[in-house]
Amino acid sequence: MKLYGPTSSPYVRKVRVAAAELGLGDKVHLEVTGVSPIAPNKDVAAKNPGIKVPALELDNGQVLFDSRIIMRYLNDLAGGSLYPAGDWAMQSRESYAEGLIDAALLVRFETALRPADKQWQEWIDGQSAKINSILDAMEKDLGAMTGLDAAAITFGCALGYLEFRFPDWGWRNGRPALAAWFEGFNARPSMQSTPQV
Ligand SMILES: N[C@@H](CCC(=O)N[C@@H](CS)C(=O)NCC(=O)O)C(=O)O
Repeated sequence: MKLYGPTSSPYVRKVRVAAAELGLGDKVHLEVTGVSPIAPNKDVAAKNPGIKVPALELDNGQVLFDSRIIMRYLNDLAGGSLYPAGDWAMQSRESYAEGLIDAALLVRFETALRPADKQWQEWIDGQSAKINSILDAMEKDLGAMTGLDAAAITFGCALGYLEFRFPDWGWRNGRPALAAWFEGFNARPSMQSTPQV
């Protein structure tokens, strides 16, 4: 299977971490592919009409997206336990952690892509408030985290993305449990073998 996307993408990383944790690391080959919302990649457009990555091309040519669908597919393929049946609370945690990634990416686009004279501080502040609110929810919900599931992978990749793009965010301040949790999760071979560069 071919996984399209850059190593810097937190969505791509989620899929790579899931593949590694499911024992599918050798079957999912990363095809490093750059994307930009202002310069649509024609090769990606041929795979995914939304012109976004990750996209996973199966050996029969079928292409799957987005990251959550790909994770579910890999989990089914491996007979894994990333999505325990009926665990809606876990899936809601996965969903809000995904929201952190979404908001962080919007801040990234606003600050790194949009010309400086067009940047909108209220937009940055609004997205930043979402990120901080989600971080608080993560700190509060850690007690419900029982093991390695889709929410844990999404928490780990969301925090990893903050570390990567916003090293001065200070997300550990006032969130000691989350900081300790990330230290443990980030040491997993699946995270160490998927650095964001
Ligand atoms: N919900 C999608 C989001 C994917 C996404 O936004 N990927 C970014 C890369 S980090 C992208 O392809 N951006 C290109 C664009 O917005 O045109 C997923 O989970 O896969």
